[in-house]
Amino acid sequence: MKLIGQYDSPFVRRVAVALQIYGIVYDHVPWSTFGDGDLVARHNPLKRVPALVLDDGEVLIESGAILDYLDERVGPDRALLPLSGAARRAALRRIALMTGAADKAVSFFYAKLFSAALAPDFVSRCEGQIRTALAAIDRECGARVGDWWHGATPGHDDIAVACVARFIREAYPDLFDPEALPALSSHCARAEALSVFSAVEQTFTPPKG
Ligand SMILES: N[C@@H](CCC(=O)N[C@@H](CS)C(=O)NCC(=O)O)C(=O)O
Repeated sequence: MKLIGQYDSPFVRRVAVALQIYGIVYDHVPWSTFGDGDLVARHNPLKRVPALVLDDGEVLIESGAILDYLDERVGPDRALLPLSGAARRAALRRIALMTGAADKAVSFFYAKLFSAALAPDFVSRCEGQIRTALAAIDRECGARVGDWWHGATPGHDDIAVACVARFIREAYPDLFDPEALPALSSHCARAEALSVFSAVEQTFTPPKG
C-alpha cells in the first residue's frame, strides 16, 4: 500500500495517523501537488492528495473515503469511528466542521497565492469562517469529558481536529490565537505528544505560486 502526499497536508496526515494507529505498514510517497502535480494526476485526475494506492493497483482518493475503507478493512472492533447512533453522527459532524475549515483554508491560501488582489469582503468572509469553526471546535473540546471523544485513544474526529488545527496554526498564525482557543490547544498538544502523530509530521511549507 502506498500513501501519496506530504504530511503538512491535514488530509494526508489524518490518513497517516490512522494508519499508524491501525498498525498498517505502507510506503509513503511524499509528492507535492504542485512540484509533482503530473505524477499525482496519474493517480488522481483531480491532482489532489491524499491518494492511497492498494497492493492490487486500486486507487482510493478523498481522505474520508480512504478512512472508510481502512475502518472496514480493520473491522468494527478497531474502527476509529462509533459504528452507529448519536455518537457517530456527532463524530461525523466534528470531522465535517474541521475538514470543511481545512478545505476553506487551503482554497483561500491558493487564492491569495495566485491572485494579485482579493476583494476585502471575500477575505473577511474566509477568515471569519475559519475563526468561527475553530471557536466552535474549541467549545466542543472544552465540553468533553476525558482526553478523547471515544475512550482511551483518538478516533477520526480527534485526529481531524488535531491535524487541521495544526495546519491552520502554521498556515494562518494570525487566525489561531492559542490563548483564545485553550481547549483546542490542549487537545493539539496531547495529540502531538503521541508517537502516532509525531511519526507523521511535517511543518507547513507554502506551495510556490
Ligand atoms: N476533500 C479532500 C481535500 C484534499 C485536498 O484539498 N488536498 C490538498 C492538499 S492539503 C490538495 O491536494 N491540493 C491541491 C489542489 O487542490 O490543487 C480530502 O479530504 O482528501
